[in-house]
This record gives sequence, C-alpha cells and structure tokens, in this order.
Amino acid sequence: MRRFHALITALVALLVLASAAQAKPRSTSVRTPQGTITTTTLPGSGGARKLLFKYGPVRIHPGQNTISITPTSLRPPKGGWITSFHPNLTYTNGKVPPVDVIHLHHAVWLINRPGDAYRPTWAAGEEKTIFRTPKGFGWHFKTSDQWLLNHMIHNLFPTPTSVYITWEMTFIPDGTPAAKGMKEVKTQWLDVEGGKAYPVFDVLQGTGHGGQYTFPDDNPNAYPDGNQRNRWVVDHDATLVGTAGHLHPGGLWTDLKLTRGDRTVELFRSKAKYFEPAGAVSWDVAMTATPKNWRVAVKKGDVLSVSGTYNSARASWYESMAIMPVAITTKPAGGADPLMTNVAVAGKITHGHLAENDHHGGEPGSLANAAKLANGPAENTVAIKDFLFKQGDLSMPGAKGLPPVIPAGQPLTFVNDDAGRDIFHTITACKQPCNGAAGIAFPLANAGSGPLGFDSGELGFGPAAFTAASNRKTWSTPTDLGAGTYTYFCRIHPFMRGSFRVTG
Ligand SMILES: [Cu+2]
Repeated sequence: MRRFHALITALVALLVLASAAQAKPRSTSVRTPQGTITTTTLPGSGGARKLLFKYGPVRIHPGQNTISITPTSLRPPKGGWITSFHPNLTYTNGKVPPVDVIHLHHAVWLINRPGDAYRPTWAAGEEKTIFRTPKGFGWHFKTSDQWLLNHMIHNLFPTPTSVYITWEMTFIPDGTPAAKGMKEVKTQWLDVEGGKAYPVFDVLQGTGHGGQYTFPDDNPNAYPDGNQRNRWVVDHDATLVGTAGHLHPGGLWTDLKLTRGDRTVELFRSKAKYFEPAGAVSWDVAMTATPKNWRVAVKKGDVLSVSGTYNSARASWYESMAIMPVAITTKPAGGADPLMTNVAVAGKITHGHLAENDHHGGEPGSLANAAKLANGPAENTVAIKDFLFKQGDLSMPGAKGLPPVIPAGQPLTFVNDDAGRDIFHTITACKQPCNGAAGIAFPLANAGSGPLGFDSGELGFGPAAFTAASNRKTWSTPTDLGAGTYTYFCRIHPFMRGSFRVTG
C-alpha cells in the first residue's frame, strides 16, 4: 500500500513537472531585411501570443527631424486578432534613448486593406501610450493587408546614431480557442488637423482664456478653407470601445464629443498626467485612456469631433498636435446611448513615469549671460552652420559670442546654411538669460506674446506633401522689437542658443 502511494506521488510529481514545462513561454525569433519578429507563446491564454517587432536599425543623421514613410513587412505571420499595441524606441543595444537626446516625434502604422482606404491604425508619440482593446474586441489582421510605417525620429544633437522602432502586440491567431467570438474594431482617426500629413497648429503664449487655449475652438480661423478637419460623420451604427489622446508638451487634455441633432455631449476627456516637476512643459507625461468597460453606442449620422487644450500661460507651443484615435466596431455591439447616460467617465493612465524622461534641464552650465556681454559687430545677417550661430552663439567664447547689434526698426536676417544637409533650425525666442542646460523642460518658448514671442518656423526644405520644414532657409526678426538684448534657441536642437541686441 505504501509502495503504491509512493508511486502515485511520483506520478503526480511528474505530471506537475510536465505541465510546468509546457506552461513555460517559448520564444522564437525570425530575422527579416527590415528587422526581427520575436514570437512568445502565452500559456493558458487559449492560443494568444506576444509579438515583438524591431524595425531597423534605422540610421539617424546629425540633427535629423525628417519624416519617412515605408511599407513594412514586420507584421503578424498569419491572420488573427491584435488586442494590444505597445510602441517604443531603442538604441541598437536595447537601451531606450533619453528623450532630450533622441526622440520619437511620431510613428503611425497605416493599414491598407484591399477594397478599403489606407487607415491610420496605431500611433506612437513620445508619451508612449499603450493601446489595449477591451476583452473580446480586436483589430483583425489579414495577410493580404499592407502596412505602411510613417515615422519621424528627431535627433536633438549633431551626433549620428542608430535606433530600432519597436512595437509589441498581443496577437490571437485565427482558429485558436481565444479567437472564438472576437468582435472586430477599426481605428477611426480623429485629429484637429485631420487629412494633413503633418497635422500641427501653434499655441501662442497669452492666447485663449485663463491661461488655456483650445484648438479649434479658440481660433476663429482654424479652418480657412471651411473644411472642419476635426470632425467625422459616423458612417454606420457601431460601438466605440476605446480611445486615448495624443498631445505635445504644454497639452492638458483632448476632448472627444458627439453631436446628434442639436445636442452635443462629451464622450471622453483624455488628460495629460505630468510627472514633470515643472508642470505641463515636457514629455514626462502619460495620457489617460478609456476604462475597459467604456462602450458608447453611436448611430449613422452622428458627428464625432475632437479638440485639444493647451496651457498658454507658460510658453508658446509651436507645431502642436491634438489627436484621438478611436476604436470603433464594424458592427453594433451594444453600449450606452451617450444622450441618455454620461459616458465621459475618468480615464486611466497607461504607464507611469519613464526613466528616459529624467533629464529635465535648466541647470547652470557654460553658456554666456548675453545681457552682460559687450556689443558685438553691427550685422544684418547671421548665418547658421554646423549647428552654430556664426555671431552671438552663447556657447562661443570671445568676439564671435558677442551679440550682433541692429538699430531699432531694422530686421536681423538668419540664414540656415545647414539646410542643404536636411538639417532644420529655428530661431525661437526664450526669456533672458536662456543659458541653462538643455533638457526635456528647458528651454521653453517663453519670451511672451506679440513680437517678443518670435519664431522662425523650421528653416529647411522637405517634400511638399509632408514635412515639418517651412521650405525656406531665411527668416528675419520682427521690426517692432524695442531696445534690449534678446535670447533665442533652436526648437529642434535646444542646445543651440544665441543672442542679438537692438539699440534705441
Ligand atoms: Cu537647430
């Protein structure tokens, strides 16, 4: 009897060991010309797996801030359901670059399904929101779909490097137990500048009300051609199951609203939760997303609209964004009637503070205090070459570092001689002395509104259809500047600082 017992115990132990071995996640990697795909099984999930895509290495040029669009073969190997999307950026050694050094301005994955239009489906900004569909919903992938990756990686320094764009997905292959009963969602892109390939607007310091500026509401000329780019008319009865907003530093929240007949109601406010000690001024932020049980029934003909609200008291925010991709079912799947129920509940952030946002900047460094410098030469032009302002650069010792002098009423013209190398620069006013170290929260475009808050735009050239560049290489200062010493920085390469002096 005792021997029998021992045998049973041994058998049970073996079985436990065997099932433990089976329950271990297994990973396999496939290398492709565009990067690697690593598949990891998720035991006990009914067939789901994690797919990690590493796109690259992508060569990053000195100071680059350009947009690239390429087809990508980094997709699931077979048909199935995608239920989460987690984007990131890494060096080739796997480390995540500090955001004040290399910065994922944006990446957008566009899907072209034969018979449908190209559809932006997932996106990443430096807030690195993680998208997850509620249980039972997913994006359905077919191997006949084509994927395009639109990315803009920004190098804040002249040092070239290499990076991977990475994205991790939860994937449920068709035909597995977990795929049973899944409901399909698509992404409906809602963007205050919808339809533009570089969808940005400026928030000028001091505009709006009470220190806040909402686009498009606070700009009567937001849509000069009459095309209300922030709206989408719902084209089929459906259920909204999730959304989160995308903003830039300075952003406070995005709002998603629904209009039916003469009523407009809030559906969700995605709030920016800043970890940044200085407040709403940097990428040290996470956005709130809708909770798992958020379901909103929408009808054909309803109008969805989006707006973005920024802090306009602290600084100007050039080339800002406000986007809310919404996961919408292809067929109705229940949900609350937003005219009967308040669906605008509080959201949840999708991650905490990220270590790559630890260098806030502003500490005293080696740059000059321009107000204490003697007059430099009288000039009407300042060339920018090799990331240096040729006269009045705050990093330059001696005569070259002295502020060029212009008489009141005369412009000073800047010429970007790096433009031929696809390097864009800006001349953006910041409050004197503007000589702290560059970081994610310094410098700010905080010289005030009106002529004091000048900004050149990105001096440089790019393709007509989509570029951050202004497609010119020169810019002149406003002619109504009063006597005084002015400091400025380059928004693209914030270590670049300069000054000039207006004499009365
Ligand atoms: Cu620059």
